[in-house]
Amino acid sequence: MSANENNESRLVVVSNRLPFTLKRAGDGWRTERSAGGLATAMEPILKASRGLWVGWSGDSSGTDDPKRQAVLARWEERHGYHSVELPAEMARGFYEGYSNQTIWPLFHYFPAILKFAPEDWRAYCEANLRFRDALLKVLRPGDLVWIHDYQLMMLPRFLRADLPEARIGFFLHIPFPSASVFRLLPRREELLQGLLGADYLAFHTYGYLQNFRASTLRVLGLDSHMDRIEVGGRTARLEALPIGIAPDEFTKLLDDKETKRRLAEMRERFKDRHLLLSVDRLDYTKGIPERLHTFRRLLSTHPNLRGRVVLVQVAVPSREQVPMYNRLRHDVDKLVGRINGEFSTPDWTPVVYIRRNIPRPELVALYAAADLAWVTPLRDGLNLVAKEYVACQKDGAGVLVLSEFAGAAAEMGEAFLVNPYDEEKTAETIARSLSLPESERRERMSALYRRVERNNVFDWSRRFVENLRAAAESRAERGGESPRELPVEQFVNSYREARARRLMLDYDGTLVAYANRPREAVPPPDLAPLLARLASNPANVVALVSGRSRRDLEEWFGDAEGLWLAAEHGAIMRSPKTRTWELYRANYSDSWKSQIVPVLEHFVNRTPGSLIEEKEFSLVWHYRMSDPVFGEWLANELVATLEGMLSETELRAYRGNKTVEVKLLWANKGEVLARLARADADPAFCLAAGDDRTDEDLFAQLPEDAWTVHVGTTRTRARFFVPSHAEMLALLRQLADADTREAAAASGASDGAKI
Ligand code: GDG
Repeated sequence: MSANENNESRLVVVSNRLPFTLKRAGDGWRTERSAGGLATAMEPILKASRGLWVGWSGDSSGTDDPKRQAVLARWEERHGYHSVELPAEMARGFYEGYSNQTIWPLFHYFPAILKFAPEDWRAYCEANLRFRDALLKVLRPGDLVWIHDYQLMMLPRFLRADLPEARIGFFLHIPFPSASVFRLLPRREELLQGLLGADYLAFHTYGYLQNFRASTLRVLGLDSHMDRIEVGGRTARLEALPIGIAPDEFTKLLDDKETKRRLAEMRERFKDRHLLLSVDRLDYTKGIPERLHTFRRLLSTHPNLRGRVVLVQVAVPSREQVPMYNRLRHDVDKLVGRINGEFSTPDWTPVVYIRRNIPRPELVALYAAADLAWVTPLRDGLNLVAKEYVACQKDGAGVLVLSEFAGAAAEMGEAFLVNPYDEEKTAETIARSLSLPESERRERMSALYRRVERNNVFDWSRRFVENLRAAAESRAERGGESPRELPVEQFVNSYREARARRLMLDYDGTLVAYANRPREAVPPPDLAPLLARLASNPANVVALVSGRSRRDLEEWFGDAEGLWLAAEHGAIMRSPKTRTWELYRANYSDSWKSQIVPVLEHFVNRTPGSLIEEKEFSLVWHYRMSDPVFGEWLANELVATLEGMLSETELRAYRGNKTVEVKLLWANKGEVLARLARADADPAFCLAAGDDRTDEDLFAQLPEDAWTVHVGTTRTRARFFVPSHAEMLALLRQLADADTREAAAASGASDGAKI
């Protein structure tokens, strides 16, 4: 992109919901402000930039109503808000389904209430594609695309596939769970690959970032560093960047007339009483019932506090279409009733429960009046309420009681940190903090205030944008090295147009998934017929180029007519005509194995779950079933040990996919190409597909215009990549179908000619 285009670069924010929600009003439409942390955080930033916002209006009905279109057009014109249309059924599966009943509970460590329906997953992908389409319409070169949150985790990859040069950043507002919890997620691989389409990924805390890295390692087998991860030749930058608030928006309101009036009223009403305040979306992650139980315990165990404390709980209704939220609403209603019934006196009600959205001035007055903010989610990405309270206590002596499991705890050390599941200790902390000397409360609060002021939302967004820009620029500088996602249509067209084609396909990881033991990775029943179908076209030369033994290939593909088989990385090959195996080198002896086997056995003994595979021309140490971190460490050690032993021989140790293989220098996949070239002239269409380091030898020897395709997202010299073997198989099916259609058309044409 030229410097000029850079100057033009705009910020394009993408989130599930726009800051406005569209609501029906009689036979017309009404614009409402959307609730929640994201809109609160991002609005001031976009106001200050010339950017756009792409998101859903929250409405899926009446899409052909001209009045509705007029409202949306006004949003676009006046505010730069571009609405994405989602049909009702898609919106349900996407939002209420996979986003809020699968990802949300799991990422907040509630696996027991996770629900998964495959059709919701499909709706999630379709909705993410709709967002991509909306972006494709508005994006200009050089724009910085900032995607927000868990509803749009597939979007980075979808967008990258269409716009390889796009500058894409992603921020996750919710926790990223530990790898052992993340593993439970149906479609976990796809989701990680979706995210990895970004140039820059940021999380609220280092803990989340580390969890993400552990998940990419344990689920995708990808190594990473603290600040980056290599994906398909690109680097995605990683960072911990906790969101902030716009403190001035709160402090200014403290001087507002309406706020002052409300504050005076509250002070009068609660004089001689401690006001404890909680503000949450009505969500099970926020720990509202647990807090009420704790409050009950506090009143039971500290009778002196009866009549002297009031808990004001503001709970904004949210996601009311999801059944779990309805249940929660009833539980909270019941608990509030129970506590008030049990403890109230004619002039004191212990819990004031406000189940609706209150205006900002009223909220600020509450924050300013409260002696203590009780912020105890069971899990929370960050929690803005904690920061907002601190902003409103600028000159105050309020106490912040904060859950250890809110992301905000990582940077708000002066708060009283509690475990919300421990009612007894939390109640004690509350009682103790209320009786602290004012000087200590002030000291803690002013330290918190300084940090909230410094790490504000403007600083957060400036850093995000700067880091995204830098990450995208360093990708652009590395430019040609990066493979892009295979453009399927162009690929299939190029195949159809070519009169002579060569297809060289690796097996494990390319056409089938890896299994724990090599013998378990058997081909699906339709694979050999598919390859035979492709090979039956006289225009095609199709070769299976694998590290497998000839025994395996013979057993699984021996009957597939017309197929070349190259076993053990090309040490031996079988031509479809002669159907006999030819050794690449004469006078081969495997006497070397007796020296290597004891070394490998030593590693098997040290590494539970690892095993040795013996082939005719090589020995392989497999550690797929071992702990990935321990396995990698030992694999490095094994290679170092073997390098010393093998330096004077024609053998080398190679790292494969969860393997270390000792094989002959001359047995490599690049040599297979030379053999095929001797049999046929160079074709117009050449495909080489593979997933591990041994396939790189082949990619290296192919001409510039060959279709070199890496399967997976690790580093490669291939020009293109596809995310997994499933996509690779689908592509081969498309090629075979193209052949069938062409043959049918040709026979139709000749039949016609006969008539
Ligand atoms: C997600 C993550 C992360 C609440 N009630 C009223 C009201 N609010 C405002 C608060 C605050 C926002 O809503 C809630 O933000 P949180 O951060 O507490 O929670 P989520 O909505 O779950 O947000 C969260 C956040 O994204 C940002 O990254 O911190 O962890 O879950 O701003 O003030 N505002 C008004 N009336 C109310 O009654 N006016």
